[in-house]
Amino acid sequence: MPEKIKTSEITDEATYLNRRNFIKAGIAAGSLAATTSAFRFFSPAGSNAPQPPELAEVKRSGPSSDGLTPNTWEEITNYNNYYEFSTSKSAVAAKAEALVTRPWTVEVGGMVQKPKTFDIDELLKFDQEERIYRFRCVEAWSMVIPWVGFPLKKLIDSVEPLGSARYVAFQTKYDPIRMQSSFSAGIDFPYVEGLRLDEAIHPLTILATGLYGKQMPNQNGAPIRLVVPWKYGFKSIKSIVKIMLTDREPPTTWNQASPEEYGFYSNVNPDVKHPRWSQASERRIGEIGMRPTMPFNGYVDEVASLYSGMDLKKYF
Ligand SMILES: Nc1nc2c(c(=O)[nH]1)N[C@H]1C(S)=C(S)[C@@H](COP(=O)(O)O)O[C@H]1N2
Ligand SMILES: [Mo]
Repeated sequence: MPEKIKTSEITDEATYLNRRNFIKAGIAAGSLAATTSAFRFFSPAGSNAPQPPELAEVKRSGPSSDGLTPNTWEEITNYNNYYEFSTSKSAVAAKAEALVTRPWTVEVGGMVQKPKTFDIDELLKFDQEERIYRFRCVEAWSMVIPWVGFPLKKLIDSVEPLGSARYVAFQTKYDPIRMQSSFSAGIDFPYVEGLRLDEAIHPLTILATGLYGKQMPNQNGAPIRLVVPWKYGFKSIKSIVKIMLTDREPPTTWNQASPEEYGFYSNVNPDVKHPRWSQASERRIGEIGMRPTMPFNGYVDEVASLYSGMDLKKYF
């Protein structure tokens, strides 16, 4: 059952996991404080790096959270793809400290009745909900991430799409002073992505504003990024400034960079290999062996109907 918890009670990831178990066991929160300090003494957090502020109120336990053990805060925030800052996954965190996330607006328009530019602080007031999702990069590694955010559908509904709208286009901020050049990164900026409208309004698709109950770290796409858990990670565009509804399939950065390697759909599919490597298995960060990759990244029951009748080898 969903419940409101003030995330200000959360001090670190160990405490967080500890508390989740208490919640599951149904033990009153009042007994937690004493337990917490002992737990922290024996399991200190791995890093003293400053963490982003906590999100005010988060509703726990969204869909698909059952049985998934999240990766650690350290793993999620130190192994990143964010080409505007670096093409080295371990270098992104430090470089992305330069990202300026206030003031920040997200323009929502195109084929809609009521176009609107939202201030980020307005979006942070949408009901924030935790969703623990598998996340699968096209490079055959994966993580489990406790995102916080809200369904993209909520934002799209609020601007009233025209009946003729079929797709949604997204754009990342490009700040040439603080980000590297397209030439250095090897892909065009601003980074752009797209979804079909039915994919965009699917209940699993969220705009994420944080993780582990805290506001989104810069390296993970502060202050707001898309998360589409049944698609390869590159569809989950970071640091969004523009969302446009359209009647045409929008261009996407990786498809433009290398169309034979990256299609528009990019649904996680163990049967369609990347031209240079297999997609049949993946390494969960923090584990040694490989796991088999699941069709639609494990979300087949929820999303397969979106693609009924489509040849997923052709529309890869
Ligand atoms: N703007 C932008 N968004 C992006 C990327 C990027 O380079 N720039 N990389 C993508 C890729 S390839 C992946 S796997 C995920 C990584 O998200 P994470 O660092 O939060 O795990 O972000 C995606 N979104
Ligand atoms: Mo990726």
